Amino acid sequence: MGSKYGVIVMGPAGAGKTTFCTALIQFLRNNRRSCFYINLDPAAEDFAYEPDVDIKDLISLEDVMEELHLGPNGGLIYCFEFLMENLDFLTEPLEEVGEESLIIIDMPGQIELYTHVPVIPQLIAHLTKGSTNVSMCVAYLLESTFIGDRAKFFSGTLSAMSAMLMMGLPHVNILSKMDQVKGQVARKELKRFIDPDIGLMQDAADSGLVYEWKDGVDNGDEAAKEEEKRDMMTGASFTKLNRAVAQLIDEFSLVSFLKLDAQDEDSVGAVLSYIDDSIQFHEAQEPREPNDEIMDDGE
Ligand SMILES: Nc1nc2c(ncn2[C@@H]2O[C@H](COP(=O)(O)OP(=O)(O)OP(=O)(O)O)[C@@H](O)[C@H]2O)c(=O)[nH]1
Ligand SMILES: [Mg+2]
Repeated sequence: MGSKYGVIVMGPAGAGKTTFCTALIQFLRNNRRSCFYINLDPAAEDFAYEPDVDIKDLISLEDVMEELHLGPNGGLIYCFEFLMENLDFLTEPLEEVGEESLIIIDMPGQIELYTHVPVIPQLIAHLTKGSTNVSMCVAYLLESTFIGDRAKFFSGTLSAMSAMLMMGLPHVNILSKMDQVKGQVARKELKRFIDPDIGLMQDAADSGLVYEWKDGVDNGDEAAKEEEKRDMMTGASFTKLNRAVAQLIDEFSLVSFLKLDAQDEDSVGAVLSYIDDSIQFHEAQEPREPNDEIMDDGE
């Protein structure tokens, strides 16, 4: 058990990570809890709350790309490798953070960082051990608008699962931007995405996950048809593969989601309570009067 507590916010580009960090900070402030905000996105510009530690003070993606002639993805990986060589930049200020503060780490949106390269797991290994010793969980955000496209949703779910396996930390999956799907998806239907089940695949004829050959419509010219039939991404094999993946997610209950509307304080509070539980934040705090607790929860 660490003596510091934190959450590292991950997810694809534009999933709402920075907005969620801002909403969390706002919520914590409203509830008289302190936090320590770390930006690890070397390309991030605008912040509603100034980060306590900003990777851009160590290295900026723009400079790396210009000076080393790297593209944005290679540049980003370079930035993290540079951070790993200069870890004092992060660990020194963290040593001063008390156990009553929630450390919030805002990450970039390139999912390769979470699924393909070992640099983030290495960083996490450092932060969760040694002098910093942070009890940490991952908050992995996926946009709720993805539920309109099941292929996208399953691919997002797989990226969440991949991050979960790579990081080896308690993992909280979050469907962000719920306000954008409000009123568009029936509650019962939404439930099936919150806790994905294999049925989502079986009745997904127009989802892009089940390939369907349609008679009597223009399916392209004959040669293309033949080629397409041979293609392993079509027909029964494609469907079978997708179904097997969905079954894996379903049977092992590997992924389920919390709903988040960053503009709604209750929604942010509910997600925060899962984060607190997963890092056992409250167990380590000074005992308080029960009434204080209720007031602090904003009730
Ligand atoms: N409607 C709605 N829009 C949101 C919500 N959260 C974020 N957004 C919008 O989504 C866009 C991306 O949000 P960010 O918070 O910058 O997303 P990010 O994951 O930090 O993006 P990157 O750091 O670029 O990967 C912005 O235009 C936000 O205003 C939300 O809960 N509801
Ligand atoms: Mg961001």
